[in-house]
Amino acid sequence: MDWRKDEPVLVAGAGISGTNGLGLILGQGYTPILYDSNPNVNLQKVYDKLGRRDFEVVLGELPEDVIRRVRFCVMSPGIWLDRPFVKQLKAAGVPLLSEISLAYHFSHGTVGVVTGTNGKTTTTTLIGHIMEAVNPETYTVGNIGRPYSEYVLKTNEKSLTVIEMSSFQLETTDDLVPDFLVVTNIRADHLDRHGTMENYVALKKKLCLKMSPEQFVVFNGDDPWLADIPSLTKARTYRFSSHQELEEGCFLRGRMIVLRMNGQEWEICPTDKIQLLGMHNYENVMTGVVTAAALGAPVDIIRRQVLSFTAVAHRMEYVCTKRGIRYYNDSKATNPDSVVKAMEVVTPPVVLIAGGFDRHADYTEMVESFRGKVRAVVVLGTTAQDIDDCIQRVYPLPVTHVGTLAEAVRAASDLALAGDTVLLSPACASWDMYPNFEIRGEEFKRLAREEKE
Ligand code: UMA
Ligand code: ADP
Repeated sequence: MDWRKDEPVLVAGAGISGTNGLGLILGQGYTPILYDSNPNVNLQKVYDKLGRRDFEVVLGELPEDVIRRVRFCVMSPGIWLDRPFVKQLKAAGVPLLSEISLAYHFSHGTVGVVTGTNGKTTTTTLIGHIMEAVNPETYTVGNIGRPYSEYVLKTNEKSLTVIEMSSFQLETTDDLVPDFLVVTNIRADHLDRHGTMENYVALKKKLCLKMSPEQFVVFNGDDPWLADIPSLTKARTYRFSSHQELEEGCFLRGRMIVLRMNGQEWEICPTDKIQLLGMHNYENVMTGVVTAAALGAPVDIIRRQVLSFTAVAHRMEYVCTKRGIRYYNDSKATNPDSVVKAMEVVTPPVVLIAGGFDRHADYTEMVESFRGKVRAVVVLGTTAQDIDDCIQRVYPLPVTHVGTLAEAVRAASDLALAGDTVLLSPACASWDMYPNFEIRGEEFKRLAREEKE
């Protein structure tokens, strides 16, 4: 990469990544050009956020002359690489780099990456929670919703940065060699964009290829997609497992979470002392434990921080109880597998609210998990009919179609009886109706709290 400042740099996308990436390079003396395909982008918001407007902005089509003028392009993760303007940039030889790669260039200290299909945010947050008790200069950034570019200039040689990375961000991240990499698990996800499972899995593993023996990788020892990691990397590898005892790593012995490292063994805590529910969350805890131990955190601190860790918002978050009906917000369940996990921990009977943006997922396994648990389903969004069709085929249940989340909460509350759980666990992204899953979850919580006592 050529980081010279004598030619402009294109920043594609005026969302969280783009505006923060732009702010970073503006401050570093580069000449950025902000580009967004949406001609109606709210530029005033961008100017207000940055507190300046001394940069060029291009909206709509990207002109040829801009492509010819720029040295490299900082890509926002939401931009698909098959977009015509991206193809034009590639054809002109303009290097594409993620906002994560951009920030990494200015980063100091220890840098770790957490990726995988599910559990990234929970695991990133837990690693942060454990490590900040050891190192006050610990930052959790990235796909978690806190852009790396916003925090990177605070880092120094002593700091620890834990970056949650999505497959979208990994696509254009080539020069980042993390000090540690965590891969939580692999399930089919985002295949509309990545095409094949092989492409998707390769993205999740790509950062381990350039790592060296003083670095380490933590991965799910029960996941067949990840079994070849030790043969792909020179880094040390540690596994976690909920199915088998490991020579080295973190695993379950009955209900006890056990850590084995460097020939020593410690009992961390029994699973019923953890304030998170479900085997998937015990796996997230094991991931956090082995990562923190490999980073040198003392076991008594790891234990204390694991015991004080609580659920992250929008992940099986308890909202309120109205007329004996419990409301749970699992808006972050943006794929069918997350709903399966929700079914493992929810108290039945359930009235489920599901549906959203269409990524052509297969709902069969999800509907199988409804058996004996779900009383009725309220569907909304682009995928409403697909989910209904799958329910009628696999495990027929009453399904109510609605147009908005307000109607969904109303309908679910009418269907539920005292003692039931109304659960928003959509199985889909929110983008057909909301800017993101957080806003969808906040609205659900507000609507649930407004239900009659
Ligand atoms: N845009 C274009 N051209 C396009 C597509 C988009 O110009 O072809 C523009 C849009 O008009 C918009 C901007 O790009 O103005 C939006 O950029 P973005 O979609 O990359 O979103 P950001 O606001 O930058 O947020 C991103 C992540 N979003 C996505 O990956 C879609 C956030 O993850 C992340 O928290 C944030 O960067 C900070 O790193 C969200 C997410 O849903 C939570 N992630 C997916 C997931 O977790 O499953 C991957
Ligand atoms: P991500 O950031 O990868 O989307 P989160 O930690 O935000 O993951 O959790 C999102 C949802 O995924 C949760 O509501 C839960 O249903 C499910 N989940 C969390 N951890 C795991 C895991 N280890 N394995 C499978 N599913 C999980």
